[in-house]
Amino acid sequence: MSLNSFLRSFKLTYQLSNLLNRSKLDYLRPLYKKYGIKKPPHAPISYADFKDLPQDDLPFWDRHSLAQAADKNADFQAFSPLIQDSIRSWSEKGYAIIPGYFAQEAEAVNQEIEQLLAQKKIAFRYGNKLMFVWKKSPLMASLGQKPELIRLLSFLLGRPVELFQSINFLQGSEQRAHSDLIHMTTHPLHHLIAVWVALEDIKIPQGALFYYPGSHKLPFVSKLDFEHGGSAFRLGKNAYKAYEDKIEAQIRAKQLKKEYFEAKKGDILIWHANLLHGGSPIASAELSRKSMVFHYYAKDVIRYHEISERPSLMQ
Ligand SMILES: O=C(O)CCC(=O)C(=O)O
Repeated sequence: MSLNSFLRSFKLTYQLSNLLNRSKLDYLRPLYKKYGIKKPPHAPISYADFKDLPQDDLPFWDRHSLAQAADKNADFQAFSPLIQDSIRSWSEKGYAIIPGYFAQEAEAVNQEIEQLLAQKKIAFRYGNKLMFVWKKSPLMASLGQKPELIRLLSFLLGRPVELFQSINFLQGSEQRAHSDLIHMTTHPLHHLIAVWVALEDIKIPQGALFYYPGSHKLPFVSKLDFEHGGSAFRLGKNAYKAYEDKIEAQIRAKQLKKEYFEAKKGDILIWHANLLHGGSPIASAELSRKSMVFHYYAKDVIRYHEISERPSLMQ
């Protein structure tokens, strides 16, 4: 174990880092007050702190069927016919595919990423991920915050959204199935939404994105549901692997049907916070899978990382 991983296994290390970044946690103060959380914003926080609170404040389209309401909903009717078709089954499927949404912009993003890498302004982390490029690239920031896209995501989530994270990939993630709520947990639950963008044509051998339609309706799997190996002071070493194993067992037990997103350059897939998804194995090391994903939180919700119990820092 490296010194860095060793230090990161102590909750106190995160608390100290949170204290140094305390202004980025101020947004939590009124929310903790609203929900009766008796902790300072720099303290570890996890689903265990919320499990006894009412869990009924889910996004509007989790509580109502968009397909059934669509014909009478003025906001829905204001979208183009293409978008209406794409999102109509949102409540039932937990995802929406919009063909060609970023077809005009995809190549400019590829060039931007190449340039930023050459200039050493961005670097890979966690294996092959380019994290938060939107904070360094006006182009990425403008695509991720395109007003028409923000309007669509806010409609799907039933609250205004704000861009939190972007990840760019040159190759597939090969990430096992998971729900984004384990990485970006909210209270109330489900107040996160993601947009995945194909930046080239992508077939399964390149490590295509996969997902399980309807899996967003399963209960959120928190650290209370698997052996995470942590204690009051330390985080469990293999907590994330234990989580992935738990999800895999759930997929098997429920015989969930897997689908692949074989995308054309510029196609997008929007997923619900709790939709199970991941990256397929890459069939051959030289295959690229240029893509990016934007993650958005709803405004005015508590945000944290369930595995590390760290509240999300917001600018
Ligand atoms: O792009 C992928 O392969 C997976 C991305 C993902 O799982 C995520 O961003 O949550």
